Amino acid sequence: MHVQVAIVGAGPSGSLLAWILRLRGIESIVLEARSREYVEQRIRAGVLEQGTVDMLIKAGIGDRLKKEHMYHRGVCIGYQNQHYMLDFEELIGRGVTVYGQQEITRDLLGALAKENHNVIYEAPVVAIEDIDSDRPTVRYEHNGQTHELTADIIAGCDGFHGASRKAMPVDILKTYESVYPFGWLGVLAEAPPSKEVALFSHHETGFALLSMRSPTISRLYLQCAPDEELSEWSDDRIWDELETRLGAPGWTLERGPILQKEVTPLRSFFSEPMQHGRLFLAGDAAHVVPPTGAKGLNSAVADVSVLSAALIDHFTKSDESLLRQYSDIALERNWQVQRFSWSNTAMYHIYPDRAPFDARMHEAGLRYLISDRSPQSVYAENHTGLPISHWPEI
Ligand code: FAS
Ligand code: PHB
Repeated sequence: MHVQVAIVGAGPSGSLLAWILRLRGIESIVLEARSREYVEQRIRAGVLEQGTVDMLIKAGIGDRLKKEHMYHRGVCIGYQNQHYMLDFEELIGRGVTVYGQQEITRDLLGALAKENHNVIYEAPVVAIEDIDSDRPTVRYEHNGQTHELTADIIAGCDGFHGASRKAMPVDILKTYESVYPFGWLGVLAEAPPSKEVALFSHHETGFALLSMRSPTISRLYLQCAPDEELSEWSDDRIWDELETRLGAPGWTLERGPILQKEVTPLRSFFSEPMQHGRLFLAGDAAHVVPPTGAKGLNSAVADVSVLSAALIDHFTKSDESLLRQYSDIALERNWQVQRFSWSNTAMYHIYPDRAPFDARMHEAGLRYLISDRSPQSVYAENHTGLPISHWPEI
């Protein structure tokens, strides 16, 4: 079998890329290791940059988002048991949108299914070869058999643990990594959010974040050890610790049944280049950021915007210029996103073995942010999303 584009992974990167290419009649196959149900129920990101919202609406996938999203005009910062509002709308004229990643995935996979798009689930890719040739090969397993196909282009959208990055030549690929000495204990709770925007709180016992998915569902996080034992965290203990870290005089935290809890280790990871031969990486396959800046999903969409624009030029105009620049363009924006996520992580969290001087430096940065419009405007520009340089003609 031969296709124009073989897409590895049906998360946000892969499913959005397949959908955009389909809108321009470019044929692709999506190979996904897990079942559709598994992919659709994964609870992950929740905050969307304006660019992500614009992309989904432009691609015709934004109807439910427009109806069900929540709009946040800024964020709140908790420090020394006080809450400080950063009003992005007032600072730079735009805010952020809250709409769960699992909803986006449902919308995209549902749209692809409705068009009978060729998405093969429970089909893990086990090898990607000949990426320097004009007919690279993808080998995958499905129903107990190994299958093979060739493609003009392979899009590696299979996340941090996927097979695509491993197919890049080892003498060309450079990787950068910082593994943080903490993780996030994330909970999804049937409790009305106790703030009208997300609350990022720096506290001496550790960072905490209050976010949400709807007017009745809260999404909350506690800084914890990277290998935290979840069984030691009863619902009451989670709510008590959240109340301690998020609290401020006169403010109460609404509690309710906890529907899901999980521990996520935090890392900053980057690999470059994001292309070689006929293989192009997008999203977590190329880069992972700590969720402190709400950037992972949004960076994946920004990569796909440039890559899909480049592939449309390639297949419909035989114009290779943008495709040749894809990695350089995507890298530049992603390094800025890495920096914002890394600096937020350093500012908000308590590092177990941090030098006292460094701790005071990061705390001084937090005090500067809550007291001055200049750093608040820079924070707002980054949090609401840096510009996306290239958009697909759809
Ligand atoms: P994904 O990892 O989402 O998708 C990759 C897909 O490829 C998966 O479906 C996987 O099953 C499949 N796959 C893997 N190997 C394969 C193979 N060999 N063959 C075929 N398929 C394969 N980002 C935020 O912005 N805010 C957050 O709050 C946030 N929270 C997160 C919490 C957790 C626990 C995790 C893990 C990530 C979180 N992220 C968050 C980041 C997350 O949203 C990612 O940035 C986003 O899912 C990236 O999308 P993709 O690049 O599509 O990768
Ligand atoms: C979330 O709503 O899950 C969320 C919000 C902001 C972040 C990270 C996660 O920085």
